[in-house]
Amino acid sequence: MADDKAISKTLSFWLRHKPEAASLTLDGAGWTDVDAVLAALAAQRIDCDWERLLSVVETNDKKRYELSADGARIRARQGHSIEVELDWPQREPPELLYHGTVERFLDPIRAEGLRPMRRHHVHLSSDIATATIVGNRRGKAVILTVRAGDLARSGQAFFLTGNGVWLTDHVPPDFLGTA
Ligand code: HQG
Repeated sequence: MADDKAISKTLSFWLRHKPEAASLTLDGAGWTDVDAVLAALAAQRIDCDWERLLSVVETNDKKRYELSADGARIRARQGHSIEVELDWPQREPPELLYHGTVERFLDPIRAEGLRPMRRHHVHLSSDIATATIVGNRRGKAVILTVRAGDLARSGQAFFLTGNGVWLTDHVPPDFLGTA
């Protein structure tokens, strides 16, 4: 039986990066039919019925996925490489946000700031503990502080996702410091 993590990874691949790999079609905001996802899982011989999918969505460690109110549609909350309009609300960020990265990226980050790389936005955390987990995915975390309040007052938009991740287009080097 596939474990929750394997199902979650498959969902992430389809819903963020390659829906066509499972013949799924996402709408402009990233939603697709739950029934189509269940059929695609079955086609891959991944044992996952509706209750199981619901449990994967609800217990996911980072609340990566969400279901529509009627339970008929599913999408990834963020992290897409394909084009989607996520319609997260624009919010005033706190004065400081955090970004967890690793030593080997510091030179380019100091030169050009934080860039979205393969995602749509730069992802920022509201606390150091979360940023440390993000950075540790790639080695030993180095935590950068982001003067988000100043950057917002300079006119840049920040968006807050349903699972508490702050998104913005770019953080210029002048707005970065070390924690
Ligand atoms: C780095 C995961 C060179 C950046 C996590 C990061 C998070 C630069 C990497 C979420 C750079 C991109 C996002 C520049 C940024 N030059 N490197 N100018 N600007 N970088 O994965 O923030 O599991 O796209 O520091 O937990 O690490 O997917 O972004 O190391 O919440 O739900 O380029 O993804 O969540 O890596 O992670 P990523 P991230 P999920």
